[in-house]
Amino acid sequence: MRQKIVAGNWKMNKTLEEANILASEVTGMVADEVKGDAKVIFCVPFPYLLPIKNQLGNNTRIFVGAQNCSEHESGAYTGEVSAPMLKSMGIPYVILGHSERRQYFGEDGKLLAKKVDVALKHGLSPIFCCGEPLEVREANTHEALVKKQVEESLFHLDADALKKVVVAYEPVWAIGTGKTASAQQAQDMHAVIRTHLASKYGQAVADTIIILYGGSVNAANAKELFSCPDVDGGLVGGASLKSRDFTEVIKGA
Ligand code: G2H
Repeated sequence: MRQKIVAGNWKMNKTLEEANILASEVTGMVADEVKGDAKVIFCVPFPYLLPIKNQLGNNTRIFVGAQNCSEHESGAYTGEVSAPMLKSMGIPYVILGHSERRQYFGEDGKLLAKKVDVALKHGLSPIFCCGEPLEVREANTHEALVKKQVEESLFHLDADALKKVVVAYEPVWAIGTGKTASAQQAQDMHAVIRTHLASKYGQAVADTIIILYGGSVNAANAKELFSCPDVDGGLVGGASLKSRDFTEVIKGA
């Protein structure tokens, strides 16, 4: 059985005060209402990592994650944040290759392979995002593109390193659009990703890899999506910004 994970991607939202309130409300609701053993991750803006981590204290089911890190370990890279910095703050997860980073910051598969390496080198678990834009889905080449994204950034890893990676499939046409992939579409692509991982690493390794679905996950659709055999939870944007909504999503896992 793979661990279920529900990660909230707060993106560039919330003041510090609002962030503290959101984290504290979700923490309370999870403790009071959530029965399952899904792991929860708050992927927060860099400046909030430590305050939220400190607020969580030794909570055993809720963790913090960053939304990006540099491919460099240190040096003259103004404005960047490195994997060793995240490690030094005790941050266990980092999202890498979110489609917004690919689209607005020109991140490609080769660069992401370097980021994956530096994150793993410093003991962080990457939440590696992949997913196709609308025109690729419409051209029916989405499976080939997602397989290529996975190959470019992960296939150089050995099996032990790969096992530390969480994969997140996020079809770009479903991100922040309110348009969710159907449970069947999500399951189909997750199975394609797992089969592709199995072709390189063997089925036993592929079966251990956690694959999250992202793209307009909300309280109404989470349960159906997370019930698919190859969907191990979600990477949640908009619905992670409201404590009640996010708690309901977590309950779906
Ligand atoms: C996809 C997702 C979170 P949303 O980007 O990574 O955002 O749930 O708002 O579509």
